[in-house]
Amino acid sequence: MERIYIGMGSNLADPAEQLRSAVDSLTQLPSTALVGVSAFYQSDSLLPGQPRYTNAVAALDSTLAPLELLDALQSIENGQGRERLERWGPRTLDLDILLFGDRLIDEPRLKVPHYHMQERAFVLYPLAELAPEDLRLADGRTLADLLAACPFVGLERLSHA
Ligand code: A4P
Ligand code: MG
Repeated sequence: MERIYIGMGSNLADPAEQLRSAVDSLTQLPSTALVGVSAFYQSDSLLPGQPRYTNAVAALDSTLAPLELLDALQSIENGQGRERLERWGPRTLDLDILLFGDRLIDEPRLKVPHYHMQERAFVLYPLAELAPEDLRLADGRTLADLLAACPFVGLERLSHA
């Protein structure tokens, strides 16, 4: 059993509802228990000209293999109408595997920790609601270190789903 953190994001078609529906789907995953869900946070898109995002993080305990989990997450994305028209395009639902136990994964389809999570406020602040501050990433920095280097700027914390 490994503790896994999933980053969730949406900026189309009622983003908060998309995230709630994704959480429902996470509870149905085989060999997996949903441990917690952060509050929802809104922020501007990293790409200008796109609608604002709603983001959250979910914690899972699972015995699924990493690629099995990725397949399951991609079918949840597809089931919620995700269309991959362009990389970084607006999306109804994005599910990213942020951390998978303490594994470092570098496969063509899956890189863990998820790239850039270390500097994204919309990932780190919801993650900090679920993970211990002494959680250590592969590069040796703790979650507390990352938070200290990442100001809470441009994030709006919404009340819990
Ligand atoms: N992939 C590799 N590693 C992983 C992983 N750890 N988790 C592969 C999930 N997938 C992973 O992803 C492309 C491919 O990455 C997948 O097929 C998988 O095999 P995707 O979800 O189809 O494409 P994407 O979401 O457009 O790319 P990516 O890299 O996930 O985008 P980002 O970095 O998530 O950026 N602004 C705000 N405020 N909030 C946001 O959430 N997100 C983006 C998208 C831009 N701006 C944003 C936000
Ligand atoms: Mg993604």
